[in-house]
Amino acid sequence: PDGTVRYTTNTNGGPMFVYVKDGRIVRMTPIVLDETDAPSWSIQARGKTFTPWRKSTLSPHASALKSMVYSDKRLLYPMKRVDFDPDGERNPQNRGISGYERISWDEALDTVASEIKRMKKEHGPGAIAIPMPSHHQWGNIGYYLSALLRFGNLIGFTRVHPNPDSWEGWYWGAMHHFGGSLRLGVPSFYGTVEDCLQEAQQIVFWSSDPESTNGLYAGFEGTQRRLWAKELGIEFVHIDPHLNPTAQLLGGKWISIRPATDAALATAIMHVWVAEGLYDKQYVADRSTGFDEWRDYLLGSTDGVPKTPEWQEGETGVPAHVCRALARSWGSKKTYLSAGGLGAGWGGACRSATGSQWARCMILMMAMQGWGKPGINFGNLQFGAPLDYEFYFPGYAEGGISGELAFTASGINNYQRMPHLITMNPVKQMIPRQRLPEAIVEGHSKGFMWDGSSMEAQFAPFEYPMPGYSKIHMLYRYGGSSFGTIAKSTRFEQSYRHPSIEFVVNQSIWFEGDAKYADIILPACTSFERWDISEWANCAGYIHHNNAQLNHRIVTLQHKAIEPLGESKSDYQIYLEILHRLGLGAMFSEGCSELDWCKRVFDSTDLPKYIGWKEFVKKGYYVLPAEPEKTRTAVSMRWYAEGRPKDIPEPHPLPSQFTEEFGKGLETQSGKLEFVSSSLLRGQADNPERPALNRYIPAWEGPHAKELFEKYPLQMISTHPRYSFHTYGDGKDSVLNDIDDHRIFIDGYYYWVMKINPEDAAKRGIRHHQPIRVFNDRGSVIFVADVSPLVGRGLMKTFESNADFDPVHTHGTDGVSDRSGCANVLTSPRPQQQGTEGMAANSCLVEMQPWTPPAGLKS
Ligand code: MGD
Ligand code: MGD
Ligand code: 4MO
Repeated sequence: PDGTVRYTTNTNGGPMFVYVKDGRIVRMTPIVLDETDAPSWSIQARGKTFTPWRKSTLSPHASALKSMVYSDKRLLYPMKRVDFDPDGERNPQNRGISGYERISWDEALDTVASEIKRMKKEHGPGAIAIPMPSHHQWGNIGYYLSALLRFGNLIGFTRVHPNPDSWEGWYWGAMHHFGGSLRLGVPSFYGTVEDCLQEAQQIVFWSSDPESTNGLYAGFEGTQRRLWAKELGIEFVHIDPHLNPTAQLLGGKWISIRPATDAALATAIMHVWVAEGLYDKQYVADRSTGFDEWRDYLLGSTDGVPKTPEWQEGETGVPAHVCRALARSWGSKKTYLSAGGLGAGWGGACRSATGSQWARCMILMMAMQGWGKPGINFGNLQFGAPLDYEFYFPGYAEGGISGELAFTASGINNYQRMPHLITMNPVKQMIPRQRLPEAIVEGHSKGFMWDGSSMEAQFAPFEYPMPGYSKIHMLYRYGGSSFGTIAKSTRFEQSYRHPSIEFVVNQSIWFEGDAKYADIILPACTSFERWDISEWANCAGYIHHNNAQLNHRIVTLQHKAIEPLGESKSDYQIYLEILHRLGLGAMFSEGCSELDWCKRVFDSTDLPKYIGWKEFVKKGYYVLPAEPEKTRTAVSMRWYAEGRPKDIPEPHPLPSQFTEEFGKGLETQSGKLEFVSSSLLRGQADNPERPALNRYIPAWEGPHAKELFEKYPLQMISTHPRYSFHTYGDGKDSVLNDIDDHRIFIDGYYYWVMKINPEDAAKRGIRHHQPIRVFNDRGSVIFVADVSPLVGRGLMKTFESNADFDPVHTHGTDGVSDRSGCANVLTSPRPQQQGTEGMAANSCLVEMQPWTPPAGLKS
């Protein structure tokens, strides 16, 4: 009645209602389901019936979106660096230093279009690189794997190839013991909510904090189910250097461990299992290969070192009796292993110097305990709810409107259900994302593939430059997150200023991070200011059935709730206007507006069987009915444990990857769980950092790096930010800044938080909530100290992924630090194992001291 209109949207942290009055967003709330929406499922376990909340749940970063839309860091007009003249002096050395002036859209777009043409004419194919981030605002049309790839393919670009940042140790390590390449080496999860609640006696959380990371994109959907487990008396163990929020909420036993030493603890647990006969001998005999060699390693028959609980104590800091007690409890109870926040994969431990060793151990442990038998599986109730998995709606990595068949999963369903113009990038040259600065500054770089279609693609290196192509001379940077999210990120300053880079354009929503290093800035709008369509948490193509984390599958039309602020435009519109200048506009749009594309996507899905377009547009969302109780999806790996053909709804291994008969056995060469990996033997048998038989090799950056450890005796871990979604949600005047666990406001500046142990603080005269300078040979960063017993002695914990980069003079005559809290200034860009592109930025060595802002430092 007061003129407020309710719209719907979808975000990285859940779907929402958006209330708009007089053209302004006034409120956002979770979607509360009503009687017109499909009924929810229920699960019977141990005499109780559990049914989920009838609403969507929201992550903190989703709740902060209104403040981000109206942030005063929004880029509202096209801008040009004041000392950049495309026809004269370009002054690349001043990128990040000189200021900006407002220009018209015509001037901005004409400059970008003419630079694209000039690159092709003067340098040839390959001269333009498009560095993209790993995430985006939600929505299948606007997603970077959709509109941006379509644009990129139409201009031709050198791909900055991502490393599997979320998966690392699983992709480069775990996969080689069981296959699962299309999940990049993480286990699958079907049916595990019901199985865990009905059968499991214990859950071991290992590098796993789902209450902070919400699995991925899933709001607080898993929280309620974990509370059911508590209600049922299922026991919990948490192995983490940090007494993390999941451990705080659920309780149980916290085992504090030194970062990047987990493989030693895991190995010693397996030693106890062998020594005391606490493993599933029949399963090992029937379902695995190579166990004798593994047993000999555990017992020390091959190297003279029995891997006992006493042996691991010096490495991990976990007392031998605690290790032994855990081994006995695990070996005698039906245990779910929650490895990483997904439960079935990830975890900061997989992004450390020993990440592969740890993830490999996780698979070997489950192989010894009878993986797939009732109550024995991967999971933490985050994944595997009884939903309808037959209904088709595309996930964002199915490529949306890209027409790109090689680097998205478009070819599987999307392209055939929604025929659209195919696009192809004729530039085959690629640069590994972690090595972009070296490619620019040193002129060459080498990396290894991330390609989930096989276990073998990762062994062959690729190099930049590629014969025949131009080196890169123009960066079309999308977003601004490199400083916060890529190891040793000060490398980017140098590369942005390199004279070989003649032109940098940045297309961003906010003035932060990389955006400050551009020559021309194109202001994009938020997803509230344009149309899109999507399903909650569906990133199929990356993670098949990622929506299995939800209590209800919900598809939304993302209404254009407000007009774009200032002169900002949707990314789609920006590409269209550039491509018009190259004669490619119609080829890009196929004559469609963004809303037209939403309709095309709608028509390509199973939605029209249930709801008409007009009704969907009006209502804004549709809830899918759950799976009927009688025909629920089978439990992952149950088929394998019982020696039956595979019976879960994931389309892999690929038909050719079964070694015996379609549907039988695993993707490994033997078709079984392999204690000695045959793919590693074939792929890199001579690589000392990747032995086919897993073994504990101490971290190259840790207590074993003697000289470094004397100089920098503190181990810092950088976990995923609980409140923001990487850089998305941090800085930019977001309300998250006002959460003391995220940033702390002191004398006009919002400092990033570092958790430190009380003894370490006292030794250095550091007080609670005092600014500190944390440093090593790579750089120096200002944080504020959170003095807390939640981290052990010698350990420090911060979040990775702050949004900004703010280098200022902080100490001595020319000491510079990043004042905004980029933990990644301090982390190592070395691959976790030679011969891989796995990043190891999760832990590094540092020292710290109290810090007082020098007089005259502006806030
Ligand atoms: P994001 O913040 O997701 O981080 O690293 P990134 O992918 O680099 O970056 C998204 C960027 O895209 C932001 O700049 C955002 O503003 C921009 N953007 C989003 N939507 C839009 C849009 O609609 N239009 C435009 N124009 N721009 C948009 C994530 C990466 O970080 C990941 S996934 C992992 S797993 C790693 N984790 C990790 C760690 O554990 N420790 C350490 N030390 N480092 C890590 N880095 C990695
Ligand atoms: P992390 O925070 O890196 O998250 O999900 P995860 O990889 O599971 O690690 C989880 C836990 O591992 C932390 O509690 C940390 O203390 C612990 N840990 C760190 N190092 C070690 C170690 O050496 N040993 C042991 N035992 N534990 C260790 C990441 C996932 O989260 C990803 S990949 C993305 S892209 C999303 N990012 C994200 C976000 O940025 N913000 C929010 N709010 N949610 C997110 N969800 C997703
Ligand atoms: Mo990730």
